[in-house]
Amino acid sequence: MKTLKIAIQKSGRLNEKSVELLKNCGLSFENYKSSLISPVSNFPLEILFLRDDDIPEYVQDGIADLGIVGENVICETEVEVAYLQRLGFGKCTLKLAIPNKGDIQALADLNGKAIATSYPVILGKFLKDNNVEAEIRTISGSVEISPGLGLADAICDIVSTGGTLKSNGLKPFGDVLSSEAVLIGRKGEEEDPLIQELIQRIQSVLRAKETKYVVLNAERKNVDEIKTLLPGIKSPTVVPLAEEGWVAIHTVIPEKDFWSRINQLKAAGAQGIVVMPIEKIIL
Ligand code: PRT
Ligand code: ZN
Repeated sequence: MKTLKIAIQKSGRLNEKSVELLKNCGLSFENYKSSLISPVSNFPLEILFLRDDDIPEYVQDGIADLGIVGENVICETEVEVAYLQRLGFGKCTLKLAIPNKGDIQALADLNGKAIATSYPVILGKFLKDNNVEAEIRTISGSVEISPGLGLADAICDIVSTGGTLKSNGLKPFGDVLSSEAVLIGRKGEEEDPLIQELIQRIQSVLRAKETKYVVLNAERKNVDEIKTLLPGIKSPTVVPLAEEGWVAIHTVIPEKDFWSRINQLKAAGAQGIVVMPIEKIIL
């Protein structure tokens, strides 16, 4: 039987969440930090632990069938791969940033200036699209210190909280690319049954993460109004309680909808509201 290979980051920001996602898909494997490859005992899959920069090319060249990597890395390496699923973690933005004190006001002010980045390909395209002619200085790490050292007038780097920019006297000056971790595969192999099964497992885990199982009690006369406040996957289950005229309502709803509706639910007569996590939702 065919065995798939999935490449994930060996260590770094995406490692833990990638391992957690695969484990939540019911895959059983050892997360040995020292090994490059780990077999999955209950699915025809091997996990390759790699540097994130190598993952897109490994997938493009067929050394791995699948990969989990940030979109920023995929765009920078300019590979031809299929985007199979956005994964909702590793969210960040590649931003331009400039010193707090300086004369740069508009994008056009970057003409003739030097911009330090580890993303020369993405930045080059962005500058071209915006008709800016600036010098790109490619630096592999600690890009944020280059304006302070006089190496560049601006930078283009990954930002998540903005703390690194702040502590280096820099401020964001425009977004170049939004990114999150994605599942990628080889072009043309998207319909492979094993790949499809894995995608479905991942989707069921992601769906469950955003959703809660809610149980609440209410008087039967209030059920219709409460139902309108619970936009679930299907209509809620309503079961009678031992006490005459009372019911329990069970439903599955997006967490974000729940928090905005809790006061309305209470006003409509909902009591004893219990919210529970869901492990998987298979449609
Ligand atoms: O060793 P390997 O090559 O595998 O890892 P790496 O060091 O190249 O990457 P790593 O582990 O730092 O990041 C992996 C991926 O996480 C990136 O490619 C992004 O897709 C994503 N990601 C999410 C981030 C961040 N958030 C992030 N904050 N990658 C980097 N940063 C860095 C950024 O470069 C800057 O130095 O964090 C700093 C900014 O953070 P804030 O919170 O201060 O804004
Ligand atoms: Zn890297």
